[in-house]
Amino acid sequence: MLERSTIGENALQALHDEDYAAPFDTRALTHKGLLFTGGRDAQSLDGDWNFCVDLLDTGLRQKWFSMLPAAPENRTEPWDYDPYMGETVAVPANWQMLKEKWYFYEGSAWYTRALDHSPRAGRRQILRIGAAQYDCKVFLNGKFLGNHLGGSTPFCVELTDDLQDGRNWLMLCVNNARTLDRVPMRNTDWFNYGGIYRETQLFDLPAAFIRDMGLRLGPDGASIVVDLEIDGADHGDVQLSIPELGLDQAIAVVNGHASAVIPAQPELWSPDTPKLYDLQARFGDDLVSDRVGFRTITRQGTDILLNGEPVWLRGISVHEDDLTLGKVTTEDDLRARFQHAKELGCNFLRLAHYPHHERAAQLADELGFMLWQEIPVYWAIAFDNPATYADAENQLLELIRRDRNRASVIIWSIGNENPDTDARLSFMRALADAARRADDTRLIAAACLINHTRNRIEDRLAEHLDVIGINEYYGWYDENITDLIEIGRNSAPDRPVVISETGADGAIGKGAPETGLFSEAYMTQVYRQQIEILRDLDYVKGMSPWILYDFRVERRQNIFQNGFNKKGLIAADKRTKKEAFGVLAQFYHARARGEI
Ligand code: GCB
Repeated sequence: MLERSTIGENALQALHDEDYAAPFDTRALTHKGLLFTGGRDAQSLDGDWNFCVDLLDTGLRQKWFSMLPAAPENRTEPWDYDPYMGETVAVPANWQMLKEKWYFYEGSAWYTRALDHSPRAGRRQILRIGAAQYDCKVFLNGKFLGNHLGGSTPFCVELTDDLQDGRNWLMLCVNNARTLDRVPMRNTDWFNYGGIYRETQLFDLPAAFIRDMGLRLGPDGASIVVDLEIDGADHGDVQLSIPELGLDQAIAVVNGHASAVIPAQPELWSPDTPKLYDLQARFGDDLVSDRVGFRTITRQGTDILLNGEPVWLRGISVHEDDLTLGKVTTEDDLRARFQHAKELGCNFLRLAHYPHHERAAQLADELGFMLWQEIPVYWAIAFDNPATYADAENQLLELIRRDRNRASVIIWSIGNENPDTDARLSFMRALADAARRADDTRLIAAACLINHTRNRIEDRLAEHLDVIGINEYYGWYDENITDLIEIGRNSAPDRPVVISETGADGAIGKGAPETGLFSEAYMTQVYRQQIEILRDLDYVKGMSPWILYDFRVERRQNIFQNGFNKKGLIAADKRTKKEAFGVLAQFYHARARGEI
């Protein structure tokens, strides 16, 4: 009975084989395949997809992806799921936000949809998934095309050779299990959302196209440096134009690559004058565009220099989290976030603890905010596992490739609060090197911890960083605020320090305490004391307190938290400001006016 077809033949093996997932873990979808999407038309694949959670991985074991669509009456053997019919969910979405019974679901889930296609000679089709948390395996018409690791970066897969004339079936298996080898690993202080939660698109391209394009201001400030990667042709010319600079230039492609240093003196981008230039690049029938700002960001001693001038980063940390949407980001939500940051007097945001939606950096470019962007090398990672390193490095390179044309991004951060061990040092030093190889025009940082035994800023990683991020919670986890004064005195870092986190939980509303831990009054006091101490430390060149909004997280379950981290300056409704918002705003506005 179990052996009526190839699927049937697999049935016994499916029950007993614990290596069932190995063939689907090629990790073939990496930063190398990312497509430059600026200005391109795409078919949106968002909307309803057939959906099924699959706790036991029955779909991989039984190969659900290889079942052909057939009406139930035409089936000749028993089956456990109908990929082609049944329940649907919206994409993008996190399944936790769709049904209460999926709230804590962690494991595999299947997404299936039809794709109708009429082939045209000489065209190529590339699928792009904006983000899927965490492992995403891609199948087309029953064939496995590769998987991607990493929950917050985009990935692409070429479908050209596997698309049939007429109806096709695309199936994605997305798995958000927390495992020891992932980045992040099992334990985090943010919610483990699952699913395809950013846009899905299909690009129809000519046989030869621009795979990647990077632009930046040359180190002399009097040129623009361009790098291009062409797919499908070794030679030819890319025509690059920046009309506002009177620039229209052919760049020769050699072995699929093109690069040029073009004399130009663009007006420089800064938060006060966020000047952007429209540009286009054409290769044969392929045309892409972008809006790019040009600036330099460097460090000198303990200073951070923007366009050669010292800046002080008036920042705030922010998660990608929403009461009703989870990690799904909307334009309105992003604009409201920047509006709140403006009210606070910020010129800087820390996008913690993983790559946020790419629209965030585009808007920061337009609105004039500097950004710290980060990969989730968070707390204890398997620092001695080469596969974990490869995953972390790939997430970093995907982020850099996605956002390297964004002037707003001034810092790539390679980790958060990782213990100072030998394994961590070599892991993160390699990440810092990889970031610099991919992009030597930005500062590299990590959020480090204070050395509590010596009460000073001291971390062996610091010499490999441009900016030392420090997460410190004096007045909260470390109850004695005066220790911070001593640490300030004991430390003499040779490079800029940014206080990447500080803060305290402040519950508001019904049942909130009036005084003491978790009260709004206590939180306000911590902010006042922190500002008082930090403002006088001359090597501190900015701060991004924790955090703009209260956010959902499984591990915060006391009666004031109820599943939320309450360190937001604004409650989870993204409307109700706490008193500390005003305290920080007062400090930042005074600094912006040069009074401090
Ligand atoms: C930290 C972590 C952050 C937490 C925060 C907290 O140091 O970096 O992810 O959410 O503290 O609230 O404890």
